Amino acid sequence: MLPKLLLFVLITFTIVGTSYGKSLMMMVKNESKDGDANPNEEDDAAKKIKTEIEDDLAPPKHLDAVKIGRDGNLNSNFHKEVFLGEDLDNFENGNYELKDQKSKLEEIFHLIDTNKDKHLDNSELTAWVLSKTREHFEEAKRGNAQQFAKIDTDGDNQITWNEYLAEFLAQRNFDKKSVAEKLKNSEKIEISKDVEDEVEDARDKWMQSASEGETDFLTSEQFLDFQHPETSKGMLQYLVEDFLHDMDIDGDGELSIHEYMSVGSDVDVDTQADEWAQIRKKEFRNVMDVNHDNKVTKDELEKYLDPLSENMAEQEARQLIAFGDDDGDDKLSLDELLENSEFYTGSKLYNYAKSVHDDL
Ligand SMILES: [Ca+2]
Ligand SMILES: [Ca+2]
Ligand SMILES: [Ca+2]
Ligand SMILES: [Ca+2]
Repeated sequence: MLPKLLLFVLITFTIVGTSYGKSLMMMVKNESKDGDANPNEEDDAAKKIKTEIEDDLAPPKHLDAVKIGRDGNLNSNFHKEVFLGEDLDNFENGNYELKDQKSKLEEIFHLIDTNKDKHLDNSELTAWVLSKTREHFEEAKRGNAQQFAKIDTDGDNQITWNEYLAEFLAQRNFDKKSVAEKLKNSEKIEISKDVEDEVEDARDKWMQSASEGETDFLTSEQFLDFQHPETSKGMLQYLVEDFLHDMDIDGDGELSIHEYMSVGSDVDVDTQADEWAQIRKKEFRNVMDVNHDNKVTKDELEKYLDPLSENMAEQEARQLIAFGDDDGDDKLSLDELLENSEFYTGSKLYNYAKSVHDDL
C-alpha cells in the first residue's frame, strides 16, 4: 500500500483556518471538470484503495441495500443483500459448507413463507426485502456508533473535522499525532492527489450532514447521516444531488437515458449491445423511469434511491421471483430456490441435483 501511494505525485496545499475546506473544494472541482474523461476508472481506483482499509472512515461509495452506488454504478450485490441480509457475509466468505448452504437456504425459505403454503409470493418477499433492509440499517447504526466512539475520544458526542481528518489520514499511513499537531497549528500537510480527492469528497458530504452555521463538528446522529445517508429520509435528497452532479451532463436537473448510459445524445441507445449498456437501459426504462416519459426526475430518483420505498421492494420481490420461477406460476418453490441458488447467494449448489437423488 505504502509504496504504491509514494508513486503518486506528491502535491502540497496549505490549510488556512476555516476557508481551507472551501478553497480545497474549488481547486479539486475545477480539476475534475477538466480531466474527468472516465469517471468509472477513477471510481474503481478509489474502490481498490478503500477495500484495503478496514473500517474506512471515507463515506462509502457502496451503500448496502441500495440499488445503486453513489458513483452511479448499479449495486451488483443488491439481490443478495436484500435476500440474505447479514448472512451474505457468511456465504461470501465461505463460512458455510455446501450442505450448510442448503439448510440455510431452507431455513430462510421457511422464514419468508409466512402463510406456510410452501411457496414464496410477491407480498411475502416484499415484506422480507423490507425487513432485511431495516436489518442493514441497524447494522450500519451499530458500526457507526463504534466508529464515532473511537474518534470522539473526549466523549462530548461531537467530532470535529480536524479529529475526523486526523483519523482519516492515519488510515492512509500518515502519523496521526503529527497530522493532528499540524492541523492544530494550521501547518501544511503533504498529501497525494488521490488522497486529496478523497478528502475533498468527504468534506463535501460532511457539509451536507452538518448543521448550518456549525459545520466544524458532527454529532453522532449527523455522523450516521454522513456515513450512511441511505438510512435517513432527510439525506436522500443529497444522495440524489450527488448522483445528478455526476450524471446530469446537460444540467437540466433530470436524467436522460443517454446521460445514464454515458453516451452522446445523438447515439441510438438501442444499438448499444454490450452487457453494461443493456443492464443500464433496462434499469432506466423498467424501474427508474416510473411514468415512462424517458426522463428520470429528481422525484423518480428519490423514490428509486429510497431503500424503504414499498414500491421498490415490490419491484425487487418481482425480480427475485422472476429469476428462479422455472414453472412460471409467479411464485418461488423451495426447489426453484435451490436450483437457482447462484442468483440468491452467489454460489451454486453443485451437488444439489445429486443430493436430491441420494435422498430418494
Ligand atoms: Ca407462501
Ligand atoms: Ca440531464
Ligand atoms: Ca420519468
Ligand atoms: Ca414457481
